[in-house]
Amino acid sequence: TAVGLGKPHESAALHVLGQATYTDDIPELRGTLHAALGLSSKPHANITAMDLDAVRAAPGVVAVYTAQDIPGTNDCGPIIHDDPILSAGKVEYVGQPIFIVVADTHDNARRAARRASVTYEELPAILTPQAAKAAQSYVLPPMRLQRGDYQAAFEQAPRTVKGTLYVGGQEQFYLEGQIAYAIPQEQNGMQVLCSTQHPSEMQHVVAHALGVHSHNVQVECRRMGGGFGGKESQSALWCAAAAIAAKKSGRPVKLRADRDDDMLVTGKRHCFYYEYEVGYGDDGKIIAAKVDMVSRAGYSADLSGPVATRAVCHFDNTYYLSDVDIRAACGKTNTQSNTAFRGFGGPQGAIAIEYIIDEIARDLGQDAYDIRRLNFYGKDERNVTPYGQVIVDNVIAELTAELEQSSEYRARREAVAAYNATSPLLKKGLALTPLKFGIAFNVTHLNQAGALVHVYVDGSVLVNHGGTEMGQGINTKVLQVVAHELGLDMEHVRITATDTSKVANTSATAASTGADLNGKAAQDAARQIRERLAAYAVKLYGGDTAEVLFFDNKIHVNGHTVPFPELVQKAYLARVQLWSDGFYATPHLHWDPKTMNGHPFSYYAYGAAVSEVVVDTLTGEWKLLRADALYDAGQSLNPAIDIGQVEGAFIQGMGWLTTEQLWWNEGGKLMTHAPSTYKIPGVSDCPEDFRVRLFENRNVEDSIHRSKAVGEPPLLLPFSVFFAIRDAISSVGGHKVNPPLNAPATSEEILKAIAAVEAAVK
Ligand code: MTE
Ligand code: LUZ
Ligand code: MOS
Repeated sequence: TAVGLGKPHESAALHVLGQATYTDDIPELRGTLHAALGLSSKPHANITAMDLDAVRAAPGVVAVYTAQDIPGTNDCGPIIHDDPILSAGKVEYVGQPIFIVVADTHDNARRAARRASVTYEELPAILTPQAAKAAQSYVLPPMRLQRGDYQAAFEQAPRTVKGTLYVGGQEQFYLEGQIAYAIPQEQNGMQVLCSTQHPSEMQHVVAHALGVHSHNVQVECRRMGGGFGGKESQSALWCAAAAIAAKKSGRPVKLRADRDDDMLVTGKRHCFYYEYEVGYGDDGKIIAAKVDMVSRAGYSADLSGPVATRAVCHFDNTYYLSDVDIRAACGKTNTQSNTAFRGFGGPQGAIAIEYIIDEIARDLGQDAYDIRRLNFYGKDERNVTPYGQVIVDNVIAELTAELEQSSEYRARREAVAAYNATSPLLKKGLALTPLKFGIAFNVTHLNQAGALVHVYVDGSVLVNHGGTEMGQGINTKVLQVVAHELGLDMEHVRITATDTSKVANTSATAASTGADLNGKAAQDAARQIRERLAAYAVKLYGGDTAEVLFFDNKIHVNGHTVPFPELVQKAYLARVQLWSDGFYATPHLHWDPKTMNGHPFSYYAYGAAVSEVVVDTLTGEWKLLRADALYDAGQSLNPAIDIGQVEGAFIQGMGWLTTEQLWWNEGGKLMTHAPSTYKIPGVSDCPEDFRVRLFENRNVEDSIHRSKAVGEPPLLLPFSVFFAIRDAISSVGGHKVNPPLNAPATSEEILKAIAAVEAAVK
């Protein structure tokens, strides 16, 4: 069986040899032009005049296109159509595209784009979510989820905690930047080769922008050099701009963003500002919880609505909250339009309750892990989420208990205290944090997928499905599923580029559902072929179709063993259909956006991590000494890939909460738009002692081979790093006061928190 084995990524050898083909590696056609975008330099303004003569006169320039040149609709936004491709006279953030210039080379296009002379009439700009909230400036109506009677419960609570928290955003920092290569075809056709998590959405956006039908547009993506949510909706601008230029010029056009432009133009993870108020018992049990969150949506809606919904539905994390009042608003700011990023609001929702529990524990002088356990969801009671979904697969108590043991949490807690007692400047900190993550798109209709499986006459198999490969290993997993279904070794199965002309109307590869959905769809296709082959084999050799077995590259039927290619050959001559489509729609899902109630998730994935850090209290520098993570991937389809996903998500989430700081100047310009100023974790930031394991489990839902999704949930594991840092800071004041600590916990933020603790205990 190919399923459940720790097989290497299907393209691993190509990746390390530098032979994997990304969009920019595809050989360019004769006559290809290169595009660049001219960008706004004001955060909010009307354009009163625009002189592009110098751009047109620049060396190598072939043409310049503005909003007036767009043949169809000037929009590239998902869901709510409020994202112009090119500004039509108003700009709403620094970096907003105003025009497209095409030239003979990439460099000439980029140089020419800077020569524009634009006159602006400036308008007042809103630059922070707090300012957006104060001005009630939102991209969508605010949302609210209530259960029980928060106010009554709060008033009865013996103890309360109240405060604010700010958690910064995050740049996706995919290694391969945004890119699209548009090639005009006959009969109004347009082929777009691009780096995208969502080929079908790119097809729709390009069709609308060109004023043609979807069947005129073909979008293809073999693989991405990372997406992380940044190419779910925001690959659209690049596809649309390249296609418009290709249509207008009649020539192939490539648009490749350089890193600074990519960071200036595209949206990121939403930063969140929270105001919270919680009532709890003397034992630390939460009685009433209220949170009011506002995100930095940026200038348009993009995916901010579903992101906020997921934040609301993850505020509970692993805790039963009886009486709650959860509010979320999407602040309209004059900055990049923020978008999907691994976790999709889930991490932002859950970190608030973790921060609150950390506060409660310190107020009570208890270990935060014990307060966490006390508030966990129960098995048969205290098992209904604030949004009404009953949790039937809860393993958080067992999982954390196992991690507590394997990480020697209690002994290390004592060792850390002993170390701190004798170390005046270097302080250690330790934290164990849990996670629960709902799996499914929280927009119900998106939970569907399709696949095509071809068995050729020689017995080789070709698979195509609607998911996209971004390094996460979806193709490897789908390949394993198909190989397993047909009883073949993996080398007999090949997967080709994702292509809108093969599987139609696909959803984004997102919400961690890629392998769940496309694995099921491909299994459905392969099963149909297997059933036809089994029926045919019975015709030839007798026996019962239900007893025909497929394994070892052979078909076993009524005492006969026939090599797969031999049976396939015979079946072809007998005119048996050897290819099939497959489809899957996740069952049991429903959601009422008005009441924010329903059953939005198919199941939950769980996990926990323990992190130990040492902080230099003079410099604010710190190091992660050891991290232990335990993740519930159900019956893993591929443990090697899943462990890689957990490790990657851990380090990426650690960057979000510690070193990655987005900073806009007073003029609304993002100043951290390159790796020189925006610091993602490097290899030396990974803990030397990093123990990642998968929890023994099996999905109670009938998911693909009872596995669970892995893409996003482990991004919550490094909460343990953030709270370990907070623990170390807290030791400076003998754990008597709660250090105010916003994220990212940069060295500067850590020093500020230490100063606040010292001032408070003085
Ligand atoms: N892993 C790699 N290597 N590169 C990526 O871009 N994206 C993440 C996660 N893991 C990503 C990744 C995100 S945001 C999601 S939603 C899932 O992969 C999507 O893939 P899946 O649903 O097939 O797990
Ligand atoms: N919901 C969700 C979504 O939970 N995850 C996603 O990535 C997403 N994308 C678009 C719309 N809803
Ligand atoms: Mo992932 S943020 O759902 O692309």
